Amino acid sequence: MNKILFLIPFLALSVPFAFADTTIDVVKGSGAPGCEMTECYSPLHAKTTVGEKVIWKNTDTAAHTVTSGNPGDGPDGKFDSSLFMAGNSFVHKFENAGTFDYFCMVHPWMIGSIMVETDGNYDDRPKPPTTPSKHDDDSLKAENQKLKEQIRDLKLENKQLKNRIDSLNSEIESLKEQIVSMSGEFVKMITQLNEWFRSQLN
Ligand SMILES: [Cu+2]
Repeated sequence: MNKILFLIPFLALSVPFAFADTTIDVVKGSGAPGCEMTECYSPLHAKTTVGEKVIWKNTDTAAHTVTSGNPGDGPDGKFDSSLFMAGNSFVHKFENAGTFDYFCMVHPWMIGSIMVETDGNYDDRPKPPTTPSKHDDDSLKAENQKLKEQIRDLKLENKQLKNRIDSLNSEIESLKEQIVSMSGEFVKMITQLNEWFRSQLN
């Protein structure tokens, strides 16, 4: 019994650690400009401790990225979710303390930062690179690339069609002019013939 009473404070202390993961929402509507007036990632400036997970939940209807760096300089390679869809999450565990800026590669007005504090007990020495299962990321990237190429092709086709329409329009214009001038000449010819017949009759 004494032992159990003795354990209670430790159990109470351990509770906050069990729920220490930080959740950040990718806010609804952030796919259109405007969220930058308040926050596109909520909270805009999150805090965590080395070794703990940070979870970004895409609560929007559009796909977004959580990419370390800033829109001006681009990705700095520290972490990158690549595109993740509505309702999906991106989880990253920070191994080093520091403040990390991040942004969305699709919507450059979307920025956020996370402050990672040191934990004396956590071993934050550099770890050998792991090879996470990047399969989904890779297939999404490939799909993204394919869509980009399709859009580029469609744009090109659109441009070619516009050019074709323009040249057809100018052809029609010149045909109209020809018809006008031809009919003018035809009238002239008839008039001349008429005059000739009259002169023959007289
Ligand atoms: Cu976005």
